Amino acid sequence: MTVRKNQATLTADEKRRFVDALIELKRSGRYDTFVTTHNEFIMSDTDFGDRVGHRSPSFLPWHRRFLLQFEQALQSIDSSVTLPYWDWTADRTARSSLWAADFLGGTGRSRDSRVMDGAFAFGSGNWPIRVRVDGRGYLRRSLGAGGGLTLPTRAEVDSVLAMPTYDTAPWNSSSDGFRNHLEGWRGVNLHNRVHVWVGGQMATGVSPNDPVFWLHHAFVDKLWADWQALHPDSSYLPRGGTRNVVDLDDTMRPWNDVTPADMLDHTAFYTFDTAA
Ligand SMILES: [Cu+2]
Repeated sequence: MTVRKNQATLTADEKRRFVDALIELKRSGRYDTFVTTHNEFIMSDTDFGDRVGHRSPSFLPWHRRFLLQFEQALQSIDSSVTLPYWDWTADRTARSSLWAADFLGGTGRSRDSRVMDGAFAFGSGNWPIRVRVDGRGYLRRSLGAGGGLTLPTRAEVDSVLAMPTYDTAPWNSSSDGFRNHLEGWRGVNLHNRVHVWVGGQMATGVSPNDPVFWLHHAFVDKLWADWQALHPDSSYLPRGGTRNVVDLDDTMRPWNDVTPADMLDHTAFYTFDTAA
């Protein structure tokens, strides 16, 4: 059974296996197909048109399915590997062990934001950035460099978890409700702000070029599970007949064989190290 763990609790061996599986996925070319898919959805999801991966109710089930597919790819290389999550309310500085050279490596150098240490540094030769929106073929970060930008606090997360309604019309980046506040287009801004705090590729449509993408989204996914536990009488909305939006029982691109309803119960696929 797959148990997703807080990244701060991983053993040295678990970190090494996770990093090695990422590098093998990259070497084989499979990793970059995930970057391409994410970028295609970022480019096509629009507030008043068809929207599936982002700025819509299916943001959460779409990313749950995307992460599952990625985790299964890692497990095809090393069956002991699972996706860790990054609780950015707790591990909230560039000095966190997450950013050490034995795990994801640190922030970029000031001149060009190039990451200089760890397995994903350009100099390691393991991590060429091929799916890109500019000419730079090296991983970049500028952790917390956006003047005064800080990661969300636990109190901010709790204020969003307290929202009882999953999502509201017009089902986009202007919606009220839990989904859009977690995604971050409205209110205290959780998920979007973390992408910006990391900087570099993480602040672009090709954000899965940085392996922290998976740890960030695994925590966003856990927050959905935590919200479900807090609001057992609330569920995914909308339930049917909504133009341009994935209703509860509609299939989601690019898979076309999975619905939000199929994704509601994460325990069918994995559990977390703490009770959700
Ligand atoms: Cu994201």
